[in-house]
Amino acid sequence: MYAESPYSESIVTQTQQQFEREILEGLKQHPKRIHSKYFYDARGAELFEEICTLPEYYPTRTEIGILQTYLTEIAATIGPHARIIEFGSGEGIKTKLLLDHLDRPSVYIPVDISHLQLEATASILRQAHPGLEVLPLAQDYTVPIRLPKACSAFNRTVVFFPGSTIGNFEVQEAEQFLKMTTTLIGETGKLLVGIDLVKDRPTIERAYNDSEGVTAQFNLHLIERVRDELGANIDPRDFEHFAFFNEAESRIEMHLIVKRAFETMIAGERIVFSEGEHIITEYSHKFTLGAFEALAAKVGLKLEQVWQDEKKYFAEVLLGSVGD
Ligand code: AVJ
Repeated sequence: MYAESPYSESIVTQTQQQFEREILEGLKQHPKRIHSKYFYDARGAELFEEICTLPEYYPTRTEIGILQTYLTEIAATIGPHARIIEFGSGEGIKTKLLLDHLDRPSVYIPVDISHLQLEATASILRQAHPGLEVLPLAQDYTVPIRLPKACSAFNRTVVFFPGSTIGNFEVQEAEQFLKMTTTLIGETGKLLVGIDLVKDRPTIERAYNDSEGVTAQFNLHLIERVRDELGANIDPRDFEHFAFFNEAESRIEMHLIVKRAFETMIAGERIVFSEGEHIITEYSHKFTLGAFEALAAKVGLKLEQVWQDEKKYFAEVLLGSVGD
């Protein structure tokens, strides 16, 4: 598939070089780190979809429930002919729900690091919504992005960021990201974001320590990628999945713990792993509405509406600029 287009091939090469560079940088830090965006190659995306169906993993099902219940109301607030920018578009159930409810949306720009998934989603959406201009952008949205120019006119811009993926950012990165979205949406635009809420510790921790071990496989898949894509002599069986709720930071932390000491060459450099050492692979922040409101206020965004499930596990939040 890549071979047909030199354009996509160059994206792939560039992405592979970035992968190698960032993996190496992360493994040279103390503590070692691997960025959570690297979970999502084709296999990782598949494992994540499996996570979403697990009984313990409440966020996806809860958010979809909120959207199904309130999207008529949400769509009315957004109004007709919107330009939608979605970050980390994933497998597309939520996208489909949003686009189906909106009144004649004009432009849809999915932004995702996973090129393959983007193209697949785009062609399905073009068929389902003939009037919609779909402009996929294969880019890492943790760095500033340049939007493709649309032909169609639109009334306002809405950034859609579901899944509590905003929780993956460190607090300062989340602030930067929100600042970037304020620029994208302008005075009249909106941000529609899904956030996972603070709740009792067992419920949160079970969601990241499922009984079938799918989350563990997902976490260990990072080691498989380093082995397979960087040709490193590294074995997932030498690592153990570990996830806990860090209450002081209000976040789930996923780590990989080294079970036995070893060293290996990665991208031309010798990396030493000692027994019991932790590699940090993901933060997943849990918010209170108050904490999220305070974060948004720092970049001039205000909470305009909030939709929640009955248990208040999850919230879909609509924000606009303070000046609006
Ligand atoms: C896709 C970032 C929302 O943090 O809950 C699921 C990823 N990690 N299980 C999350 C994830 C482990 C997920 N997000």
